[in-house]
Amino acid sequence: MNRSLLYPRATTTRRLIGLDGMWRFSFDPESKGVEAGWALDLPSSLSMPVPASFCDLFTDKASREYCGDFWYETSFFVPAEWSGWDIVLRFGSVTHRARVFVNGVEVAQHEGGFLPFDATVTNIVRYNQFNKLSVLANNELSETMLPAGTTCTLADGRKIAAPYFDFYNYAGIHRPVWLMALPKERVLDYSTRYRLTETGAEIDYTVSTNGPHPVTVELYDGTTRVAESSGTTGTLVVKNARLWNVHAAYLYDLVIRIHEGSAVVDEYLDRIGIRTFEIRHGRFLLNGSPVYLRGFGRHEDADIRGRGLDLPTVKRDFELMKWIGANCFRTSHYPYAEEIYQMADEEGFLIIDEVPAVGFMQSTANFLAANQGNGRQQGFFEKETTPALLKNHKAALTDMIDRDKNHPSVIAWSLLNEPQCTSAGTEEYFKPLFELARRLDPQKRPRTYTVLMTSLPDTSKGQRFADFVSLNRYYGWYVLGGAGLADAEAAFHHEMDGWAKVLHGRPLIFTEYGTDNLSGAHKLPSVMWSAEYQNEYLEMTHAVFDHYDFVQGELVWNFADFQTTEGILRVDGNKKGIFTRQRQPKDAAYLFRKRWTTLPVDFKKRKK
Ligand code: BDP
Repeated sequence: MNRSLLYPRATTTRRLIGLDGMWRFSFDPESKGVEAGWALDLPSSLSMPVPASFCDLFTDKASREYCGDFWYETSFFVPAEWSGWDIVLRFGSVTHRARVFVNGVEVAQHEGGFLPFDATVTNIVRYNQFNKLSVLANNELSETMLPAGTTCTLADGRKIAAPYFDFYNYAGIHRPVWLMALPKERVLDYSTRYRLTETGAEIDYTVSTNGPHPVTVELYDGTTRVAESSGTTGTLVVKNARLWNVHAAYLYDLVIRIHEGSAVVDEYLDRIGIRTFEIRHGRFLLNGSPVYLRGFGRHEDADIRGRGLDLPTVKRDFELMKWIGANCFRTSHYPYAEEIYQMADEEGFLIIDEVPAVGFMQSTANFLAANQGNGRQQGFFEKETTPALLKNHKAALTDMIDRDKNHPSVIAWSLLNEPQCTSAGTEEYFKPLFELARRLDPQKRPRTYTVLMTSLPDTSKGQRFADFVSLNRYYGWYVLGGAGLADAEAAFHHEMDGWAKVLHGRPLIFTEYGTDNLSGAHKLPSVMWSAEYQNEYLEMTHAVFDHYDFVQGELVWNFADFQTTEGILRVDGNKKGIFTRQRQPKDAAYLFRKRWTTLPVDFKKRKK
């Protein structure tokens, strides 16, 4: 097995050609394309950019809302000098499922719209010629996949996606596509673990390859080699190591080589940061020092390109996060493009990495129906479909950890968002997932999941698995909003006093809180949806956070306004952004900037 989720890199032994650009595109509502030979020739003159969601590029509603099979097609040239190498196609993500064909031959199938996959096409490609690449994608939702939802059929026979989650079901080839030439014997994976010592740091590493030849590992600081070792497991000893830190990133170049005599058979390069992260005495410790988390839940979401990777937007987002004083974000509700983690590594941001386990409740309206704790609702983990869901969940978790485990920015794993976790099947579902995350991660990062607002300290059956508790809370918005803000505050305190009793020394953070605000809406005195109300809500909420020593982080919902399914609760999307969808500040951004740039990094470092 040559499974490898390493990020594509060109080195002395590896070649890369980017396949992004305009591809050909067609919807296939009757799923007739395979039989009709579309894998060899797509009968369509429609063009489609890659990477991008197809949805918001169209002007007609049927195309935007299209649900079912759809095709992408391009061609690629394989240089003659690549014969003798392994030729591999690598997709950053296709949402939600894909079948890949080269010259009409099926070479890969993949389910899950937010993680990479590849296809080895060595025996299929024609050298020194153009080859046809076709992708049959599908964006239907079901209760066994991540994220969860269902697919409905309209009276005219058209399918429509019905997400159980609060973000638009964007679809397409969302991340870069690469053609790679790799040596037959090669590095498949590596991992690192850090120890700080009196004189510097030690990096325990493991490398996995698909061949017998010896491996060396070197660490460079710029052009200076600072450590070296050999063998597929070993330790790099780094004297006077410069540590990776929040807003003060420092990266080293790791060079892994496979040698056959004097020849280098394979070379893989990556950038790593030396840092430790752990929880001790109810605090998050980065390199042994407390850090109070502040920042956002976010989405990969922007005008026109939808969820497609857009580097200018990524850049702007990091500039805004620096401006506002954030140091952390959660990749709600799915693993993001790898380029975003690389940027966080470079900029010194902390990431809580979330698997796409969202919508694990009966409907999106469930977060409004305060009926979860009272047993009126059927649980999500006691269904006939639950074993299939768990299998897919484990697969996605495995790929996420494999893909992201070497990023210094990644400090924790979020294994679910707001699952229905008060019913009897919760523990049986949670246990294997939490164990899997612990086993797979060489750095043993803390694990969490976000707790829905109707799951309380005494009714939430999942919380005991979490290394730190993450709450999504909306006192003053979904609960006791408007004139009831004082009552909201009292109810909030009441719940927090309950959490104090079940934390047993674990920190608690807020992974969501916030109000909708229509950009530009002002009202004195305040009403819900106005900027004034958003600020009053935030001041109340932050006062509650500051009252509790065990609250060790605040990630507001959401970084920016984002697109959702249309409906009576959403005004052309969710408006809880602190920035608009066009990445300009709302009034609340200034409130956060003042707070986050003045709170010390180690806010609440000592117990009161
Ligand atoms: C939570 C969800 C999030 C929603 C948010 C909201 O985790 O996806 O967008 O509430 O209602 O339930 O704004």
